[in-house]
Amino acid sequence: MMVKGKLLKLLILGAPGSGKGTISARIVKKYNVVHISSGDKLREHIEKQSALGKEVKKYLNEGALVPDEVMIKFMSEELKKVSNSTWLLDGFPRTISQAEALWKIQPVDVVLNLVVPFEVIIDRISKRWVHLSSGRVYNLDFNKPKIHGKDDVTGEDLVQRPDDKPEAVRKRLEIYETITKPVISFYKKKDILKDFHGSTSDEIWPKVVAHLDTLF
Ligand code: G5P
Ligand code: MG
Repeated sequence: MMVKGKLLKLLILGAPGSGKGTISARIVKKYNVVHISSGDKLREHIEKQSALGKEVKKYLNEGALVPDEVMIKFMSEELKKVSNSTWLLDGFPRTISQAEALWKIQPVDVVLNLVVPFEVIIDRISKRWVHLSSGRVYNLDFNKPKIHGKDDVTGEDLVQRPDDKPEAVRKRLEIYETITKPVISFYKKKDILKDFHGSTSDEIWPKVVAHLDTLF
């Protein structure tokens, strides 16, 4: 989609489990943009046991960050493939070096920052189930699969992410606080970031729509 003769580049930020995947799926449906989730892409590589998949598996399982040089190289290649689309990036950048590298490759126009209390996050992550090959996410309270343990579209098995175990979740939230939060300030200084507060994705969604409707 072109806006004022330009392809918009969007970015969604938020703690692990804040609902980036959930809100992104709604944005894709409503505004027809391309969703690029770094975590989904890495999990696909792990699933197909590619060289990259083997290299990054231990980081994901432990809830640690994949090293910047690996991530920047990988995501630069992925972004080249979609340079002619309006995209929504999710999960990258997660460090200041990644944010600086992305700004050189492709400056983003709009940053959506989801702000959800940590207690809410810990509870919902423990109930998350995912369909690995599509990245579709479910939650046993919030959006249950139609058939228990099966993906709504393909009927294939759903799995729990290894990094959704309590120790890994704690580590991911700690990393978010110390390493990823400065990325918010990076975009605030550029005056392109907007915060969206809420305890549920249904509370956050109309605010995101109100903001995006002014752009699309
Ligand atoms: P990911 O894959 O980027 P995270 O940790 O940033 O992972 P995550 O866990 O995917 O983020 P999310 O996308 O923000 O969370 O949230 P979600 O999946 O939509 O929602 C979480 C759960 O809550 C789901 O079950 C959903 O159904 C439910 N839910 C949503 N809204 C509601 C609600 O209103 N109510 C209720 N009850 N439930 C709700 O990264 C994974 C790993 O990849 C590596 C790292 O190892 C990372 O840990 N990685 C990188 N490493 C370095 N640099 C990078 N740039 C990297 N990118 C990925
Ligand atoms: Mg996600």
